[in-house]
Amino acid sequence: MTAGGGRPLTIASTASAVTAVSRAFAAIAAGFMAAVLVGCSGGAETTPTGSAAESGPADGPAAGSARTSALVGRITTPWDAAFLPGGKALVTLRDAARVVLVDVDGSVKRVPAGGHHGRVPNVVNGGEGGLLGIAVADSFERNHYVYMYRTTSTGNEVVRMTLQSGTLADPRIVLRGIESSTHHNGGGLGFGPDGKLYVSTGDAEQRSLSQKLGSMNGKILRINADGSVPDDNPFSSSPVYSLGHRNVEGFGWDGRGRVWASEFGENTWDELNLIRAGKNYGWPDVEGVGDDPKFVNPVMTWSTADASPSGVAVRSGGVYLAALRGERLWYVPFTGRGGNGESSAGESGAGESSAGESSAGESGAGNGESVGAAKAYFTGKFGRLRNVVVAPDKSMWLFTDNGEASKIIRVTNL
Ligand SMILES: [Ca+2]
Repeated sequence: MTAGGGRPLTIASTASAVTAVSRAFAAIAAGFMAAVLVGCSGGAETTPTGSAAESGPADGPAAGSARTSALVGRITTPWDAAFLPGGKALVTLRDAARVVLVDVDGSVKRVPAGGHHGRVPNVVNGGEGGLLGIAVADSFERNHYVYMYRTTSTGNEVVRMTLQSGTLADPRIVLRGIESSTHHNGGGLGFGPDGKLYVSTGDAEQRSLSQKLGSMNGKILRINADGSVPDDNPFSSSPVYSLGHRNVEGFGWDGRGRVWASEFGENTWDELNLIRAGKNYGWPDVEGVGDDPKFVNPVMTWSTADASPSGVAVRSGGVYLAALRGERLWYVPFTGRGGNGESSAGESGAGESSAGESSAGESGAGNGESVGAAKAYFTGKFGRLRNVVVAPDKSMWLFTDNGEASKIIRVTNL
């Protein structure tokens, strides 16, 4: 995830016009993407296409001004990004177990990492495992540390490497003992505004683990950058920050320092959750909204066909979720006393959630959060969406998840 989840972005939201933007965009996107594809050469694992081609809505200012371009026109299973000082991004390739450096002009350069043929060492890819989350801290300029979440032959773990002269070296395991499986490996990684490293995991297809405090699976974990447990964690001497998760692949912070996380549902309900220290989010007892007071209900739910969310980005206006099966970018706007830090009120918003008739998502009652109706962008236009990240220039990068034909799409003015 982007460095400085701790530096809240303050982009003006243009959410009011998004539905029209989405429709207008749809009308021209197909032709545009076809043109980009013609310019791609196959074969290479990553082939930059540059960012010359751009596309915008045709029906004027009333429809907003969202624009998209294929920053990288062909790349295989990009999973996460961490932006470096200067604006380039380290991007993980899940299946190839590689890190590449993506420039704002779309050029892609391999970052050798010491393993076989320059891969990150000890990664075992397969299914949903492989090289997943990546994060750098604000201290990067001083220590050049890069943190990654990888699946190995003995489980999932967080490894720290040092980036120097364009090469990753000196792997040190920061956190180990997260069980792995073909599915439900979690993989989200990011530094919070509190300087702590947050790690999201899955239940590794052993659903009972999610309710066990002694297991790191089915959790959001919070650790110090050296892997030790912070003194102010909710459970003494435990990295567990929240529990009862099925498979959290993405999360982010709002301007008030609150954590928002996606939850990849089983057969029925995907979730957007507001994560609070020490709370239990219900899995496997509850999927979606339940009525047991010992579990925290989601702020928003979707049918798994409409969402199946992975990456999450938070801006001042609301939360974005990249949907795999739903093949769209979901946006859940903050309303009223939203997440941009403009208000001190936080607990009095109960009952204000408004899903709205036009929303495909459903707002969960009882969490006391004010969010508006969920809105969808780019439905079906780019295929499966793996991740959404906010770049330092305030554009958003979408990672598609279409095997060897995946792309990185740059979105501006959304
Ligand atoms: Ca839940």
